[in-house]
Amino acid sequence: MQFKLEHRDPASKARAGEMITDHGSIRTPIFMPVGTVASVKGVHQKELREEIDPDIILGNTYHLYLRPGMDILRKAGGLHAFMGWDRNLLTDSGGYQVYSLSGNRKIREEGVKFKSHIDGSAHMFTPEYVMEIQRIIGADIIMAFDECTPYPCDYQYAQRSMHLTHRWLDRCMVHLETLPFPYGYSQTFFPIVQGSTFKDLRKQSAEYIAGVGAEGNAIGGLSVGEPAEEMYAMTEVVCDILPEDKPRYLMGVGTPINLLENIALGIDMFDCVMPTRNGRNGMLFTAHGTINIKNKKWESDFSPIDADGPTFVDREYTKAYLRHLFVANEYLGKQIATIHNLGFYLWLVREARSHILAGDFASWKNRMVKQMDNRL
Ligand code: PRF
Repeated sequence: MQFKLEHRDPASKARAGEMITDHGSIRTPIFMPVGTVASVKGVHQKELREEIDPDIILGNTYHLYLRPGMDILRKAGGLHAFMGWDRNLLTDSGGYQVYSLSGNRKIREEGVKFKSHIDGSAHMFTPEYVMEIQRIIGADIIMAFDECTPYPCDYQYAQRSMHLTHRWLDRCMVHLETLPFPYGYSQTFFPIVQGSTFKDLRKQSAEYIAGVGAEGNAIGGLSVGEPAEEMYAMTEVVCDILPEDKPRYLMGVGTPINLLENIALGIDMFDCVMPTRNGRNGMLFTAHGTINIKNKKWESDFSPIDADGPTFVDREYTKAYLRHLFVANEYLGKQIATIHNLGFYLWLVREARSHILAGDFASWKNRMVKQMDNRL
């Protein structure tokens, strides 16, 4: 993978860049729609490509390993071929997904034992095994196996967990060396900074991660319930240490405001279920604030969903119609809301990128943050 840093914002730490992999270009800052089980829920690949137009989407090792499973993915020729997506893919390692299983997993030095959420069967993820699985899934960017600490978390636990994540990282990297690329294109490996909400641990972890010299770096363990100000403080500490000339990925973040604030601190990549999951619950994100489309207030509002929005659903459907679909519990309501939200998130990062390139990102960001902090 290549990464070119194209421009730095003069009034913040925001950057615009471009990553180039064997599946094409990823212009940064970027938001990656989440397609956990080889599907961005409710959105066809054609709509995704033509309307939402992300350079990269995300899949989850944990889910894909359980279903459809490794045999099917190998026979299909990897996830790109299986799901009909010829642009970039990133897979998360399962470090966060098994952590979310709280009652159903045991963390040991060797790895994590867990029970499937599908049929209760017992499994074990080790750093080595997770690298093998991610080779077979075949994403362009693959992630280290880490432990995401909960919030709040005591210092002792956070410190021990961070060291475990570092030892697991070493094992991931040693094992990856022995694993060929199965499908003729290459894969890029990103390690993950942990350290909970402790500045000294975050610093230590960022130094360790920077020291392994990977082609890109990620920050985990944030947006797990801590106040936004604490998240920004950690992002700032870590971005000051991670190398300038490598992309930085903040995992599982966040609201539109979180995206802009973290871009201003030097983050290049994001993923989050918020636009898709909240969309399915009737929450719409717009440049002027959030809308709960189920609210009675929209019952006879025949204005477009988002007159300035980038996708066809924004202009072709009215708020009253979308509200009706939600009240009637129609599939189409969830689909329209998901396309709207993803379209808006991708529009937001494209706008951020063009303001960074134009040199006026910081003032645009401050205006947008104020504007988006409304309930309509
Ligand atoms: N680790 C991994 N994936 C993640 C996280 C993490 O800490 C987070 C935390 N917000 C989201 N996704 N591997």
